[in-house]
Amino acid sequence: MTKASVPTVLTIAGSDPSSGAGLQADLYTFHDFGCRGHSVVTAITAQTNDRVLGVWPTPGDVLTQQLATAADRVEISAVKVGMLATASNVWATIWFLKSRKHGHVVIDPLLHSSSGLPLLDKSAIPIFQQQLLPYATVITPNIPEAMALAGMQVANLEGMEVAAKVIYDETYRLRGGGDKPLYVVIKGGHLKGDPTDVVYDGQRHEHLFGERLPGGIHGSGCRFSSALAAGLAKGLTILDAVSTAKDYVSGLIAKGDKDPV
Ligand code: PXL
Repeated sequence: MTKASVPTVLTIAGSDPSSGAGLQADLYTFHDFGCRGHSVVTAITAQTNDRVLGVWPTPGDVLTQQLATAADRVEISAVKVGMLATASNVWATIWFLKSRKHGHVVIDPLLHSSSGLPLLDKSAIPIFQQQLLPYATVITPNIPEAMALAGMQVANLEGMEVAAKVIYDETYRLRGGGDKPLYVVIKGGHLKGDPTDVVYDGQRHEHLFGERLPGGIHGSGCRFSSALAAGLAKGLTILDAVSTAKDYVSGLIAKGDKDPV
């Protein structure tokens, strides 16, 4: 196992040829944070910033072979899990996370997409939630995903706190307890007003405040979770990694950066 001179971060994600989201956006983000990026493809998509033309999930055995080789002999400091598309890809990812020790595992629970892209088959959701999430060190739902995972409505900051605790407690229970780190980071951007994120570590809720900026970018969730994974790979604490990721995404939105190059 070679320890790279800069931290290596692996993304398990779909391909977005327009580079706004998906593994391409993740790799740009790792680069922006001075990390080396590795990637495996869970689905090929054809899309622009506002239109999805097609989605072709990678067969589970093909993803398994990519996973077996992507991290060969390289120490992975953090893994980011994005779009998985199918139950067989969820199983392949579980196998990979189980098969070796990884640093941080940031799971972006992409259940639904606003753009119309099917990010995860409905039939895969229970496996995703019950079998994969317990491997996370950080789970980063937005408000609709937090509502789906916690099985409750979330309309304000208090609701975010309750949902974060529900998701944390259930994931902690499913993984059988232990003292490995686990954090739930709920992104507040879907609620009205300035976006506040809630970070829960099993004991305390921290609030991270942001400013509502005009516009938005396709793939901001992908950028956020990859920036968070890169920050953790570089040794930042969870709160520093979240606030750095938040500033990074705000910076892209402020620039009107639809194109990450
Ligand atoms: O932002 C969610 C997302 C993740 N992964 C891929 C995507 C998208 C949204 O379009 O295309 C590949």
